[in-house]
Amino acid sequence: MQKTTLMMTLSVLAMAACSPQAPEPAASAPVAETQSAPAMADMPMAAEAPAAAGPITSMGKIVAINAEAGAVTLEHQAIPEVKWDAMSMGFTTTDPAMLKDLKVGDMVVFDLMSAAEPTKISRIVKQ
Ligand SMILES: [Cu+2]
Repeated sequence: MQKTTLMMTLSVLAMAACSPQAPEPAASAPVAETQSAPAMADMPMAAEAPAAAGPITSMGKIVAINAEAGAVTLEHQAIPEVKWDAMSMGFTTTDPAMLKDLKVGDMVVFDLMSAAEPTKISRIVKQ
């Protein structure tokens, strides 16, 4: 009886020992990724540069506007590129003329100059 139990135990162990072999090809995949890591490390930096260079496009609603001064207050949606939640805040435009046909309440699409100059709007158009 004990021998039979031992045999069964061993065969279960043998089967269990077989299954770890199955994931082996998958386990070698991370090794391949590690080998290509130097190339991948360059990619985030390359991707970040254009984002910081802008423009960063977003959308919002005009809550206040001073076309003469080229200033506009927008209730803008979240802008992940500059880690902003949705909020109401003031912006200046690179050219006050772009505000002449806009009014409070207008829904607009706008471009922020860059992540370095996020409160400057280089383009704003009615949606
Ligand atoms: Cu904001």
